[in-house]
Amino acid sequence: MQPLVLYDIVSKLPGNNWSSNPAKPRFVLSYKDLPFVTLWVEYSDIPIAMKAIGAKPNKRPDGSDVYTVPVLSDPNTGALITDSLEIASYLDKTYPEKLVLPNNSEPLIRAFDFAHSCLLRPAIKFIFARCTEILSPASAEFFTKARSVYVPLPWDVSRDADWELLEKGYNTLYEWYQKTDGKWIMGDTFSHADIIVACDLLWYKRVLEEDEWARVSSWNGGKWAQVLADVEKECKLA
Ligand SMILES: N[C@@H](CCC(=O)N[C@@H](CS)C(=O)NCC(=O)O)C(=O)O
Repeated sequence: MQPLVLYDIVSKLPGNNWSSNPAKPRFVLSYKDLPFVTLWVEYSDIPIAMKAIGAKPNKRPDGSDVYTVPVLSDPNTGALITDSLEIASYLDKTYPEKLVLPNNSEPLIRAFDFAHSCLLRPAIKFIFARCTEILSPASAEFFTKARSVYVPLPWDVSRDADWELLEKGYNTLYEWYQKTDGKWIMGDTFSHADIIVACDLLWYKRVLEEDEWARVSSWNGGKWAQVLADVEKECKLA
């Protein structure tokens, strides 16, 4: 089997990885024991690089086209897939030995993805601000322009209020977890919903200062550091 190719975003951090969306297919590929290589793209080069390989654009909320990463290329089938959820769906259909969207859960996991993002997006201005510090100047500028479409500027003016909002969001997520018997969102069944939660946590861990990550980790009895550790272990990334 030829290794699959995952397009991810380069950064100044050791080991590069930082962004939650490309982290999701990395977790899925590793969970499924599929061989893959990562190609690192500058944030500011995403449109040029993705157009060059013939990737399909994604859609902004207003319906306009935008080239995004992650993109997955599978030389074994010739498939070229844009979007983390489409990639998960493709990988489950093509390599069904271990599923991340089990028991026909894809519609509900798509709804969970949307709900999870709505829950946390209002609080992530200061995390976006921090992202600009780990990117090259050209990419930081591009990132600011691209992301301010979704989260209007300025990003670094209400840290205390944003921290409060983030904690409130995680309190709600904690309540959701309390409704299941196992350690995963779907009880004893591991799924892409857990990967979605973990990859946002990984994003904070990578881009925030150590004491800031310690603050997130301390909420809800240490739940979030535990979820990240559990998902990393399940996906053999720990
Ligand atoms: N729903 C998409 C979102 C992908 C996305 O927004 N990717 C960002 C990087 S994390 C991107 O490529 N943005 C480029 C832009 O907004 O111009 C997914 O899950 O793959």
